Amino acid sequence: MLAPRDTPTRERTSLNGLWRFALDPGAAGRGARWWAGPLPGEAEMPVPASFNDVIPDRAVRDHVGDVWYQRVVRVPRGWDGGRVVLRFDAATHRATAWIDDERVVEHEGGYTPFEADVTAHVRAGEEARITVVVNNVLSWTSIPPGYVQELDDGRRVQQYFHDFFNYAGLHRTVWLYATPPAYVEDVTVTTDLDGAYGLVAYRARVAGATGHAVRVAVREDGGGEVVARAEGAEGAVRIPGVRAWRPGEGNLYVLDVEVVDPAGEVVDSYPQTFGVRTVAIDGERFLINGEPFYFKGFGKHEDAALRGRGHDPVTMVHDFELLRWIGANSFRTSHYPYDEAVLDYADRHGVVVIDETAAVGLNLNVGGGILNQAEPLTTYSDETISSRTQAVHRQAIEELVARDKNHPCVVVWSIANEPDSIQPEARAYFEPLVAETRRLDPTRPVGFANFMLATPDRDVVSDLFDVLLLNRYYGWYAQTGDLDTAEQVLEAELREWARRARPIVMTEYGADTQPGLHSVTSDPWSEEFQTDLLAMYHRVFDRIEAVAGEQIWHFADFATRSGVSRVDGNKKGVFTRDRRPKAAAHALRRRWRGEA
Ligand code: GCB
Repeated sequence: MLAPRDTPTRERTSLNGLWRFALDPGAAGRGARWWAGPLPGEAEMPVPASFNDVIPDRAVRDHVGDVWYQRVVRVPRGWDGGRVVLRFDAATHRATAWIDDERVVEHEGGYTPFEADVTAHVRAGEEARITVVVNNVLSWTSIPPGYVQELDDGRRVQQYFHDFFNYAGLHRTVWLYATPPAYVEDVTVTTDLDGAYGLVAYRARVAGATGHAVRVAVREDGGGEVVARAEGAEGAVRIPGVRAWRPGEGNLYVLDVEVVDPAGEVVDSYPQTFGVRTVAIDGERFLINGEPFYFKGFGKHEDAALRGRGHDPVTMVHDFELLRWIGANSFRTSHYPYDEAVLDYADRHGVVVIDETAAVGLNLNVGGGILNQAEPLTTYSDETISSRTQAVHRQAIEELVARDKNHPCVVVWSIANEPDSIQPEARAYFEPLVAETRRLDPTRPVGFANFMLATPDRDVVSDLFDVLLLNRYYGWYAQTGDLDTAEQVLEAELREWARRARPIVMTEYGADTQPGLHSVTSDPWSEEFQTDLLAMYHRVFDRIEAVAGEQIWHFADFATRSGVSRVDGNKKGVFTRDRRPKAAAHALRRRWRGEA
């Protein structure tokens, strides 16, 4: 799905800013047609942001159900005769939108974009009222899953199986944009390297046109000379003396796609950014452009004070600068697709990304003390994770690939985090999803982040995948505080995985750490313990060839729901929530920058 762009034939306007806002605890709005007039109440809400922490009220923070957003916008005068589109970069977890009294779009899934052609519902130069109802309920047919518990006093409590706060709302930019009636609908670019040449295969889909031609030109990003041209909606070009995209070097090109009408006039143009690079797996080596790549970085979250999961360029750029400071070269978009601006930035700066769906918590056996699980449940059953969940999961994968397929930074699709991969039913659940991911994108390896109990002797799905992404907490959730035993257990397990002859990326390992807590005996929760635990893992990784990367859990402390093992959130950050370094950050910086 193409991102909105300003081009000679297109214009976009961001609808970010303050919107009217109404919580709907009684679920009255849909029946009372709240879209048909001004929303009740006086509240306003910034977009983008999670609504939860903006209003200091527990009823808002823990609200379960619908919230409403509304604003009036004047459609630019110059858009007469154009095709007008209303687009949401994300609405968590589902939304329905109206223009004035007309329902224009509905979407399931909280982290991928959706849009509606609203040409028939607006007039250039006139006002239009946009109303959106966003629903934050997690169910057995949502990704991520959850269920709502009805308490005796009538209150509803959202239960879920993942370890981060269920932030919701309009988390990303809302756009109104215009294209010509005949327009570029989609572009796919795949690349290869042949000596000094870059090989670029492209496919453009044009809509609203008959008898129109397509032509493309490739130039270096930033307005360089045209380096290749081709005719036709599908084709291939060669770039001589190509500057390949590589880790640390975000060399980008632009494929300018033009739609030309029968009279020879260019009616639409769309600049699709891409990088020329290859990704491959060779036994236990992970190759980018044919060279072994070792992942150094973190699992992250989109998480900050007040904003929750709302996209914020200040936090984004600062986080990338901290990655640079510490010497990281990569991160995983745990546990959902991030704002596309994050991938654009990673593309430009040569940061490598493992791109993950929001399929987190498909594991009802983790629960226990960590997640406050109310009752024991079986993961795969008709009442819990079923073929209906799988259909929504498949849709989430399709939307992720559709949005991110042209980003050179993305080198692995992670289609789930810590699902139950021990029960035999896991195989029937995952096999078609892996096949679908490969069908959608044959160019990137597919993985999933494997849960600690799914050791090589118990896991039933890892052979379906190209790369082993492992999350392990030896020394923390198991052998707590005993790093000597933890080291033995970790090494024994990794040596077992290494027999599978696939690259292993440790996508989570870490320890909750209270900043400022010190201990001469390196006790759990102290800054010394976090540093020592990470150093222990690194000793083991350095002894095992098949380990192709290390991504610590977590980049920064983040919000979770309350629980007896969560003191104001998850504290496994190497940085605090306000991005100050814990002692481990300095140790990592030495390792990753080779200064140790
Ligand atoms: C995990 C999960 C992650 C949690 C982490 C923890 O295995 O993948 O979402 O936050 O453990 O800190 O417990």
